[in-house]
Formats: sequence, structure tokens, C-alpha cells
Amino acid sequence: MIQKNKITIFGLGHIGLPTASLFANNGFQVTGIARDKEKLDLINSGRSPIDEIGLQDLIEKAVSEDNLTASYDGLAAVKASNIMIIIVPTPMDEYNHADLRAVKSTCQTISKGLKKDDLVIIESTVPQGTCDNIVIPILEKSGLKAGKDFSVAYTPERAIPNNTIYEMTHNARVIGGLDEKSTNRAVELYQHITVGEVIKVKNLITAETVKLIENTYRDANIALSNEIAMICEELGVDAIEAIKVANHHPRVNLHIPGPGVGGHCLAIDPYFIVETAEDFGVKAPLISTARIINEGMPGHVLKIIIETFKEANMDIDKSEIGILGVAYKGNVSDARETPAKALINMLKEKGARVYATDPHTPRETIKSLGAIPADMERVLKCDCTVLVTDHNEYKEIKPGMVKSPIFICTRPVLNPDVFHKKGIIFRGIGR
Ligand code: SAJ
Repeated sequence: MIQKNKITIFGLGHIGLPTASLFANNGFQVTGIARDKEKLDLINSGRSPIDEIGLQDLIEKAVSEDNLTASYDGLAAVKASNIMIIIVPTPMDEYNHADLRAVKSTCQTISKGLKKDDLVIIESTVPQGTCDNIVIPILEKSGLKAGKDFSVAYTPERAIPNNTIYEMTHNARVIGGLDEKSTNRAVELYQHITVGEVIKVKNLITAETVKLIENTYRDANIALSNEIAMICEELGVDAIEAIKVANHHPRVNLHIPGPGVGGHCLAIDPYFIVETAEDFGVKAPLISTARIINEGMPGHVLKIIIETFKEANMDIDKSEIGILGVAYKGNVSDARETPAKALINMLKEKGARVYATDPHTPRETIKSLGAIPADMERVLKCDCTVLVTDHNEYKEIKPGMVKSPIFICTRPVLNPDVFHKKGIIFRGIGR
């Protein structure tokens, strides 16, 4: 006998697991589906496999009250549920196209157990049109007709790492359904876990588009700042000062230049728009150029390092270079698509011995990025220190702690003047 409040969530990652835990603490019986046995065991014993504020408590409570179970058996869970939520990864392949294998295989599993009046929700970030052209046709292999027999909605997740639970329960949520009934069912569902505004959009593809354009806006905005920064460096203008002052204009909001755009969202989502645009014969030169600029930033950092070594009459070959921070952004441990990776490898190609430290990222990750794990003291003793990630810990660095003759600061978190005064050659992006 199917209970009305049973949900199956496919994918127990950074978004799937918090979502599952929230529903499980708000009146639903949730089965989360994942493949990794270690992860399943951890969750079923009430422990969180990821570090996210508030998540551990939610999992512990939900598991102890029998409202959350982690399993590998998707089909059994679908058969026992009436709501399915897809939050599986959609990485990018070698051609910068979306790899939708996980979405497709999840839909195939669901289609085998789909029942009349079920609701299927997609949260994974996907190219525009994926729900209409890929998800629904696979679900209809069940013999049921979307709209008539079951409902389909798309709702993108927009929470930020390290504050996921708060943002999931407070941010505005965008929902687009196949039809009015689908949209309304999804709206009613998410109102159980959020006090934020729930915004209905016209259809599935509009909701897919909203997600992609948010991250593309940030990527293009950062690319503009990076380009401005590189021009200002040549002109001797402090780009950071100029950008900060320009942002006082009530209608200007330039982002901050840096060593490149990392993470699993901004560095990937713009390519999904380009992919679909090209399928329709439309060029997307601005979005593509923004990607080129941002992907070129580690190379620009290398150029600054090479020039500074020359000025100091030092040789990069056989030098020691220390990296402060490998995470893709400040105060997170995640190093996916981090600009540190390209920089470390380019420095090694130039013959440098590269040390790296990070208060949040495990030593194993540092090794896998190609650097020698070290503590901060060791990094600050290298011939050159490069600050890549704006962790709070690094905002406290004082010139007295730095033994390197050269300090390259790729994020505007330290005051250049105090370092210059102590005789340290200090360079930054845009200054
Ligand atoms: N970055 C800059 N300059 C800036 C801002 C960011 O260089 O002014 C860099 C960061 O250092 C980092 C990258 O951009 O390498 C991405 O950082 P982010 O903070 O912009 O984004 P994410 O990837 O951590 O999270 C984003 C968020 N999207 C927006 O803020 C619009 C989050 O809300 C989304 O949920 C998430 O993407 C996602 O899942 O799409």
C-alpha cells in the first residue's frame, strides 16, 4: 500500500542529501538513492558524509525517527513512493557538453516503477529542453502519458555551499511544470521545506533557463572584471579601487577579479547554454568569450609570476613556489574546477617545485592537484608565495609572517602597501 507522503530522492550529494534530510524532517518518508556503499552505511547510521552546517543534526534526527533511509535499490523505492526527485550530477564531457548519463539512467529506473498520479521532479542542472526532450520520453516508456497520467516539474537548486540548509529553506524557489497541475503539485510539496517565496514560471524550459542564466550572469560579470583588471595592470591603475568605487553607482554591480572561476556551477553551466544555442544554430559569442577569459586567468597569474621573477632577478626553474589555498573559493573545502590546479601544473612545467596548503581541503586533494602538501609556515618560506583562495585565515596574514621575497595575491584581500613597506615584492590581479 503506497503512502501519500513517500519520496524517493535520486542522488545524495551536496544538494540531494540536504534536500532528503529536510523532507524527512518535515513529515515525509524519504528514501535516498546512491551507489557508494560507504556513503549509504554512514547515512543509515545517522552520520553525514559531507560537512555542511546543520546537516548532521537533520540526518541524525531523521534516521533515528525512521524517516530517512539510504539505499541503492532505486526501483524498489520508486515502487513504494509517489514522488520522485532527481538530483544526480550532470558533469561536462571532454567536448564541453552536458553528460546526462546519470539523469537518463535514473529516468529509466523510474519508468520501470512509475505509477498513475506519480510526481517526478528534476533538480539537476540541465541544458534547456532536457525535461521535454529527454526526461519525459524516457518516463513515458512506462506506458503512462506525462500530464495525463503523471506530473513532471523542474525546480533548480540555488543554495550556496556552506550555507545550503539555510538557503534551501529561505531562498526564493523557482518551479516550472509540464502543466498547471504539475506546477501546483510541486509548489505545494516545496512549501513544506521552505519559508522563501515560491515562484511559478510558465513551463519546464523556463525553469531550466533561469538556473543557467543566473550562473552565466555571474561568470560573464567576473570575466568583465577580469578583463578590466588586466587592462588596468598595464595602465598602472588600481582596478580593485576603481571597481569598488564604480559599484557605488546604484545600477553597477561588478564582481571581483581573481585567478579564475572554479566550482561545479559557474565553470560549467554557461557551456550548457552554448551547447543548446549551437543545436539551434545560434552563436553565443559573449558567453563563450567569458569562459575563455576566465579559463585563461591561471595563465595570467603565471605571467605575473614570470614577470615578477624577472624583476627580482630570480629564476623560476628550480625555485620553490608556495600556494595558499587550493579550494575553488574561500572558506570551502571543495576543489572541483579550482584554478589552483592549472596554476600548479603550469608552474611545474616551468621547473618550479610547488608546495600548497589549505586549512579546509584534505592533503590527499592537494596531492591529486599536483602539489606537495605543506603547512602555511613552509609555504610562506618559498621563493614566492601565491595566494589563490580567499579563505578567512589568509586575510590575517601580516608581512612579518612572510619570508618569501615575492608575494602574489590573486584576490584583493590584503593591503599591498603594508607589504611593500616591509620590502616584499607584492603583486596582485588588477593592481
Ligand atoms: N568568483 C570570482 N569573483 C567573484 C565571485 C566569485 O572570481 O566576484 C569565483 C569564485 O572564487 C569561485 C567561482 O567564482 O571560483 C564561483 O563562485 P560563486 O560564489 O559565484 O559560486 P558557487 O559555484 O559557489 O555557487 C553558485 C551560486 N550561484 C550564485 O550565486 C548565482 C549558488 O547560489 C548556486 O546554487 C550554485 O552556484 C549552483 O549550484 O549553481
